[in-house]
Amino acid sequence: MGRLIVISNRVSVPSAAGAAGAQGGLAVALNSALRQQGGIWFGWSGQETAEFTGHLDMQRNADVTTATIDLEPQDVEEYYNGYANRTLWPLFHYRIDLTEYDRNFGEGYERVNERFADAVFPLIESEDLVWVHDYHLLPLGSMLRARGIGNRMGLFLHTPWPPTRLLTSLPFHERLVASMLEYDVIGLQTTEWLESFLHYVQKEMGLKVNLDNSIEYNGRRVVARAFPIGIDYAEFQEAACGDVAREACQRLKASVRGRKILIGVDRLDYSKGLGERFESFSRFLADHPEMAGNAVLLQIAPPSRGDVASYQQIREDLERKTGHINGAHADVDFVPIRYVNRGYPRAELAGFYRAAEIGLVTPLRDGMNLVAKEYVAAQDPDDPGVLILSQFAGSALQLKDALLVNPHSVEHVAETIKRALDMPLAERKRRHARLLESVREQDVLHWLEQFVQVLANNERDAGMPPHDQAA
Ligand code: ADQ
Repeated sequence: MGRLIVISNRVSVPSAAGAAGAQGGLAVALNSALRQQGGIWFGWSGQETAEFTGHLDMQRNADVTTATIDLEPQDVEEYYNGYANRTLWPLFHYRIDLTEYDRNFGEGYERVNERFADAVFPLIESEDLVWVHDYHLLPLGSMLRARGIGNRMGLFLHTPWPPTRLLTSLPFHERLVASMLEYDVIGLQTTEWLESFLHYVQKEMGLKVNLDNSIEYNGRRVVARAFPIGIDYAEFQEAACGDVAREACQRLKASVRGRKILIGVDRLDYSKGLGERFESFSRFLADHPEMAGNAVLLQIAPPSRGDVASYQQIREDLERKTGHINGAHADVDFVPIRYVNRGYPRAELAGFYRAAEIGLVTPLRDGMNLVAKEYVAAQDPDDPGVLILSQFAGSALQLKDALLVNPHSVEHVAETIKRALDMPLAERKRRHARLLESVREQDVLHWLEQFVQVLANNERDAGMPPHDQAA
């Protein structure tokens, strides 16, 4: 099998101390795949430069080679803050009310994808497998094809895929999707998003979809498939059982003095349903006065995408809401919502999850949601907490033994909180055992192997010509 060329908007450079440091599961998994198979991780450095030069900063850390470029401020504004995060992100999360269509964003997006293509092109050798990640880089594959790259190329989309009727509100939607069909493999998180994608190519583009869900396009066969991403189970388990996690768990438990803990951990993003979650908790406190004073919601929400107005807005809204709810329910020695805007090392986070009787994961729309899986992995199997999970998270299709809720229904979530707190130990253990099995078996390494196997064309249909010989 050839080397792996991983391309994503940002690159997570492994620390000299080892890959497992403060990185997320995806970065850890991609780093370990790159170490095993050899290859390069290419993307934006996160730095700005006055004038784009295309200069590649090549580094080798912990046996992984990374190559990064700097972008101009205008690129960052139009491509990253603009088309990626003000157009595609809200649209792909069904928020056309927040979706902005600006011609400059579209031009910036194409320009930066061309810049990525120019910069990564010389790094790609003939046998390499090219794996592109996420909505920032949808047309990159077609731009590499235009430069003569005949290699196997795959795309994995970490977000949902929107229904056709929403997607058609995007100017030039067909051009964008057609550019995606230059990849050999298109991976989505769940069968739901896969169905939406296939619906679009059939209804809007009139393409033929085969029984195995591959798409016939310009004499080629494009494989579209669901690959649900998982967590690095082994790494997370180890972190959850270590001293740092134990201390974090004890510290949190001691601070609530016997009260029940509900935990939420999310990037501060409108897709995560934080406002609705706070309202639901408030409703629960109002409906169960006997519990008022006995349950605490710890919401950890590090700010993200702070340059985008809708993110500034959600931050303000949540601060107001927290103040309002705490004002109504707090006592001299008790505050019901602890709202914390910072990140924590993964081991500490694991300890917080373990301390909580309820994991409250209620996004309004989410490609997968790894927090739900981390919460399950961090529990004590002999006395596990209960996962309350939105039916609109991709992970709900796998984690069927969670208590599934409609996050828009404040009443439903409030009732479910009560049900979770009352759940007998035997039922908690039974549900947790099944959830744990799914989280353990479908971990990030499984996801990675599945994708790379299809990308490497170990399943190629003998009847179709390889891409570089196709018309
Ligand atoms: P995100 O929208 O970022 O990811 P999620 O899957 O929940 O959502 O992953 C968030 C990660 O960040 C988790 O590993 C979590 O532990 C970590 N995290 C969050 N808050 C933190 C904090 N305060 N301190 C430390 N770590 C924190 C996108 C898609 C998801 C998809 C993933 C992976 O939106 O749907 O599951 O990519 O494909």
